[in-house]
Amino acid sequence: MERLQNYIDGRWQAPASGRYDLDYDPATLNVVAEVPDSGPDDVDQAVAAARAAFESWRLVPAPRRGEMLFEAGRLLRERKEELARMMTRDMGKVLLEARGDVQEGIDMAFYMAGEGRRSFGYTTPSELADKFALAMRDPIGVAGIITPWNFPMAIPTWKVFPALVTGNTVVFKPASESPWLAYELVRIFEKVGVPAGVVNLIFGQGETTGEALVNHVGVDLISFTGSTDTGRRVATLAGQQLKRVSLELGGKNAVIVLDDADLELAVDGILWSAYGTTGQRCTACSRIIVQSGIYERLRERLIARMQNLRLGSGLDETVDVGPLVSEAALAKVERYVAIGRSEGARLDTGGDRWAAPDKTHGWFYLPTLFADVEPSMRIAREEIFGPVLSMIRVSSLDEAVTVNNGVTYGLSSSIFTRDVNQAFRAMRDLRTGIVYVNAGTTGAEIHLPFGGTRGTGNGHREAGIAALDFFTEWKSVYVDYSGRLQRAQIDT
Ligand code: UN1
Repeated sequence: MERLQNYIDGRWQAPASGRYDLDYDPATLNVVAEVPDSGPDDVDQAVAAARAAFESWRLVPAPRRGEMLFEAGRLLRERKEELARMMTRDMGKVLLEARGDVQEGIDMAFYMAGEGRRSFGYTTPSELADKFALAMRDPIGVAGIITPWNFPMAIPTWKVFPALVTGNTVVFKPASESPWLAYELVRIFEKVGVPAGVVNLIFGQGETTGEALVNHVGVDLISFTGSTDTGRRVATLAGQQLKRVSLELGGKNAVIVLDDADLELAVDGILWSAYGTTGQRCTACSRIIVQSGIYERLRERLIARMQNLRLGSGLDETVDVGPLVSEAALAKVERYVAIGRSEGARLDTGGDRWAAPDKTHGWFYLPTLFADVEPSMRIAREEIFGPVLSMIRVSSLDEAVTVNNGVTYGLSSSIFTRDVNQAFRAMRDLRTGIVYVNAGTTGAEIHLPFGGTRGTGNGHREAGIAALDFFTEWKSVYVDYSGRLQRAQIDT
C-alpha cells in the first residue's frame, strides 16, 4: 500500500492535518492507498506557490511549454499498461476501458502539445490607415482544477494540459475515490521538468479541500467535473467573486432506435454505452427511446445479450462489467431500482446486487433493464450513474426527439436508423452537446468540443480548441504607425 502526498511548490509533503483517508479497490474492498485529507492551510500554500510561479511560467515560450506536454505524453504512452492496471484497482473499471482512459490522456497530451505552436489569435484590418489590429490569447492566472473519479486520467488531462500550454498555473484536486492516477500524472510533470509551483496537487474531500479552492481569492478560474448538485454550489460560490467557472455535470443520455435500424448494431451500441464503465460515465446511455415496430424484438435481443455479460474484477480480461466505485454509489443504484419498481416500470432483468463466486465482497450490481418506462418517471429523468437502463416506447422520430429533449440534461444522444433524412433531422433537433448516428452515446474524441446543453453545464466546452477559450482571455492590440493622432469612429 502506498501513502500518497500532496505536491506543493515542487515538494512532496504531508497534509497539514496529518490525517489520511483510505482508497479502496471496489472489486475486493482491499485498501489500495492512503490519501492526504487536506484542508484550507494546504490549499493556501498551493495557491501561493501557483501565484508566484505564474509570473515566470506565462513568459516561457508556448512551444517550450508544449514540448513538456509532449514529453509527458510520451511517458504516459510508455507506462500505459501499468497505469491502466493501477486504475482498475483504484476505481474498478475493466482493463480494456482503463487502457482507453489512459489513451485519452495520451491523445490529449499530444494534441495540446501542438497548441504550443498554434494557439492562434488573428489579425484583422483596422478602420484607420497605417494602423494594425490583432487579437491574441492571454493566460488568466491560477486555475483550480477539480476532477471526478470516473475518468481518473482522461478528465484531469482535459483540464491540466490546456491550462498549462496556454500559460496558466494549476492547483489540482482530484476526487478522493480515485487519487492514484492523479499522483502518477503529477510525478510525470515533475519528471519532464515542469518548474516548481506550476502544477500543485492537493488531495482531500470536496466539502473541505474543494470548497477552499473554489473560495480562494488567489484562484482565477475553476474547472469542475462532477455532480449537478456540487456544480451548482461551485457556481454559486465562485460567482460571488466573479470567477470564471467551467462546469461539466450530469447526463440522462438516450439512444433512439427507429424501426428501420440495424437491430444487432443497435444492441451492440446500447450494451457498450449503457453497461460499459458499469454505467458510470457522464456520457453513459441510461434511456433507450424505441419506435414501436422494433420495440419487442429489441427488448428480447437485449435481454438475451445481457445474460452473457460477465461481471467480476476488471483485472480479469474476460469481464465486461466491473463493480461500482463505492458503497454509496451502490446504495444509490438500489434506491433507484426500488423507485422504478414502485413507479410501475417492468423490471426485465437485473435488479439485484451480485456476489462473486469466490465470495469477495466487491460493490457489484447486475446490469438492469426496465421496460415500459414512461418519460415522466423518475428513473427516466434523474441521473442514476450505474448499470440501470430505462426503455421507453414512442411512435415516431418527432416523439423520440421530444422525449430525448424533455429532461433537464443535455450531454449526449444517439440515433440508430438507416434513413439519412431521419438522421439529419435528428442531428438538427436533438438538444445535446454531442450527437451520435449509428453508435452509442459514449466515445467522444479529444479534438472535438466536449460538453452539454442546459443542466449538464454552464455553456463551456472542454477538449479541442474550445478548451483554449476557457483557459485564455482575449486581448485586442492596436498599433498605430501613422505618427499622428487617429480617432476611431471619429475620423471616418
Ligand atoms: C465522462 O464520462 O465524464 O465519450 C467522460 C466518452 C469518453 C469520455 C467520458 N471519451 O465516453
